[in-house]
Amino acid sequence: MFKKILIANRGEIAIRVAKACKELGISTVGVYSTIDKKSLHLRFMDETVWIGDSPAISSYLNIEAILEAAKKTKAEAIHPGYGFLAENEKFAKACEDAGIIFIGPSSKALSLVGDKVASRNTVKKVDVPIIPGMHMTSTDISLFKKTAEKTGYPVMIKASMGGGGKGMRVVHNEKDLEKSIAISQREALSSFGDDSIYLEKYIEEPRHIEFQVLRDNYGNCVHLFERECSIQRRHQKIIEETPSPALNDELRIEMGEAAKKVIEASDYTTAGTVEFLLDKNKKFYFLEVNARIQVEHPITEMVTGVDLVREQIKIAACEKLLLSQDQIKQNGHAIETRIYAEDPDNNFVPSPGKILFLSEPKGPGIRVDSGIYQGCNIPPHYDPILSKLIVWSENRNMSIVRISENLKEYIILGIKTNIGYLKRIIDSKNFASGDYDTHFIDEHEESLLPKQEKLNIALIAGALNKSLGISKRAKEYDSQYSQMTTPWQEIGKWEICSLS
Ligand code: MV4
Repeated sequence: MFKKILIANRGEIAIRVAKACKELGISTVGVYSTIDKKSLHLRFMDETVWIGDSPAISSYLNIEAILEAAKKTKAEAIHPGYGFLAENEKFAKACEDAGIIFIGPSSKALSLVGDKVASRNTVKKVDVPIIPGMHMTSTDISLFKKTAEKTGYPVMIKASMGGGGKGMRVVHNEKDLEKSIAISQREALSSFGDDSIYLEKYIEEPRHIEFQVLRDNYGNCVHLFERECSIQRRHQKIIEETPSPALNDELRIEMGEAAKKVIEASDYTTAGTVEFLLDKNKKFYFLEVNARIQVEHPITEMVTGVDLVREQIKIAACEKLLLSQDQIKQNGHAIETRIYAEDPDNNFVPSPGKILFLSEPKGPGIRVDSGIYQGCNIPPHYDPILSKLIVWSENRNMSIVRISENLKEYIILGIKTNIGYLKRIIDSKNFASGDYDTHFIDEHEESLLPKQEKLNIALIAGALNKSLGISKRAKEYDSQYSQMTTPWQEIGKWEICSLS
């Protein structure tokens, strides 16, 4: 097992990985950019190294600086977390060349799964259903036309080196095809430095369901069931749950076996996620492989009891996977909501700034993977994820109640967050019914926007109380104030007209 791991990330995932390392007796090296000097994740590290200026390109995306930090601290392995360099084939290769273990798939496997067309061809060979369409990229318009005629419109043009929804374009008829191809090529070149594009049948109203897989260096491979990820806004997942309300046991077993075949065919090791689309007729199609520990991994951990980050590290250290498929069971129901520093009132623009007051929910079946503390500054340079609220209960309805109640308990003041928006989704009839697909957010945009809710004076008073020390003065005048409950424990008795 490794003696020391460098965690090349920040925020909640860096803390999550550090905790797994600590439990394995592994020393940790944290890295930080200039603006992250006082970031919470550093408090969980045994050593810390400055890797560059605040912009990600100078720090968390700086391959040389991160490798230099690993060499300087004698870290034997690097955990990339998610985002940044987590799926960067050049980084994985640079680690291999430097004799430092990259905790993830090999650079070869990374390159294969990163090429969407190559991935499709690999998967087709093992009889896993793929979306009907082209089996190679092309610039030949007639091939696009012929394929579209064969699959039927609407079709979707995709960038082979794309992912996460970038470089995708739906085409409804032949007259728009040529123009759409040209636009997609330009977008692919500018976004991914590679203009390779291809065409598939457009799967209308799909659900986005992914399967977690673990595979070691000895061919042992298990899946850890599905995560329903259809609640997305502009290709950003915001709510995930497991089990999926759309799967029955038969389909679950079939998709789980298909996911394992994809990972084995790709000669992929450590932790990986196989994404599928599920259409209205319950037919599933392979979409792509995510070669990282995912943001939403905690819901799988809550229902299976398996520590995915620990297993990922053990596999990277060439340990044998001790889990067998029949040992892995789904128990209960978990839901995750991603807490973002963004303003739903203002088209979800990022909302950096100082957290004046923070109160995180606690209690039975509650997990908060958090990267923030009261008084910390949320910088504008990185993805605005602050934390994840995850709940577990014995069934879906109880998990919905639990996460709804605990979103109310989640107080972050000083910046805007999407907490209210998340609660409106969770409390909606369509979410409760479980009958939703990837169009949910678009279809419910109006009803999900905030009403002109009255701001609650208790929260503002609480924030001022905490941040300006008003309570000290209260104590000077009348010690009874300091005995009072905190304002938001009086929540509901306080109202204020809207400030707008
Ligand atoms: C599709 C699709 C429908 N038909 N491909 C989204 C990003 C990447 N994971 C691939 N994605 C999709 N590919 C075909 N042929 C639907 C999605 C999709 C999606 C598309 C638009 C808006 C939101 C979406 C959420 C999940 C999946």
